Amino acid sequence: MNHTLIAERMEIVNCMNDTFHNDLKRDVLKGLTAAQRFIPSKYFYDTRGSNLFEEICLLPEYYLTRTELSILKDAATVIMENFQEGDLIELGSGANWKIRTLLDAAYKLYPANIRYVPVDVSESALLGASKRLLEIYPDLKVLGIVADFTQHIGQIPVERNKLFVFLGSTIGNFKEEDSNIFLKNIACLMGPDDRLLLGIDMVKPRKTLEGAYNDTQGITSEFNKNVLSVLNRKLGANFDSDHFDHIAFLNTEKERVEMHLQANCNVSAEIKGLDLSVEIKKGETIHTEISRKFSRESAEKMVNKAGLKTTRWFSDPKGWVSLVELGLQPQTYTDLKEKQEVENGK
Ligand code: AVJ
Repeated sequence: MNHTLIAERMEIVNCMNDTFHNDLKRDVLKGLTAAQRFIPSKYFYDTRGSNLFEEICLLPEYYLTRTELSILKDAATVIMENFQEGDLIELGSGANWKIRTLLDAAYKLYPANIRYVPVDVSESALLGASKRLLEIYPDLKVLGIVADFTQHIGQIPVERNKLFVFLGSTIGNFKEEDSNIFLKNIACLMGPDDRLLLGIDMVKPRKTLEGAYNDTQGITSEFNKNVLSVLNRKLGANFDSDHFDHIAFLNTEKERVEMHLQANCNVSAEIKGLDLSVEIKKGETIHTEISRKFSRESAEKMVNKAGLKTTRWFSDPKGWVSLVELGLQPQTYTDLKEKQEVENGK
């Protein structure tokens, strides 16, 4: 890990250098040799992948980003009341601008003393966004953490008041067990007055959902196929993305959109970095992403199971996207404190 002081008001901690490559090797070996082949969706986000995702956010079919942004704008003042100072921690911050709604609201309310703590796997996205924010907000400090937030949650500082922000329904990319572990890990970092703002995408008609993941400009297809170039570059593989088609569909039973890469011919590929060759038959798929869609009930169930409780629920008029404000259940706090005291030998 290394710390870099970029400017007087900005510090970067990089946790990725040591582990990411080994994780990639392990995950791809497991995924490409499984009966239903898969590649975890976190590997989409190299520089090109992050840029393609930014393009997706602007697509007419991809309602999620603009809807969530409108909810944020409406709710920002209410959310930032009582948050005069502390760490605003954004998990999976990417290059996005959503955080500005909260910062604008805070600085309008008071001369806020806020440190922005973006956590993202993409250093380029994190640096770009942070530098722009420093220019806009002369009082803002930034602590950027280049990290995989499913692994390096322990790198997040906990001393101050905390408002966690996890937007874009990225939680939907986690399987049920993984979202539970993830939310519990955050709960462990929270004090009784800390909050988590969670953006979730709601169940809606098939046409709308499938349209959002099958845009007419083919950007989502490019984004999906880009994961093959990540494997080519980082693991010395020789995938030809023309041999795969992008497919995305709603799995109604599991309430999720699935993205796959489907071989349009028999594919033989070599992954030098893994000493592995794979034969993929025409028609076979590599599963690259799940994107879970929630109802109010399924969302409440998920957060309650992790020891969190809903303090406020914001939504757009159509109920397509929700922004859920969460705090610790009182019992969780007592349990966590007792556990910590035991661990500290008190
Ligand atoms: C930002 C990860 C939540 O699942 O909708 C967009 C990623 N995938 N189009 C999503 C994505 C295809 C997006 N997340």
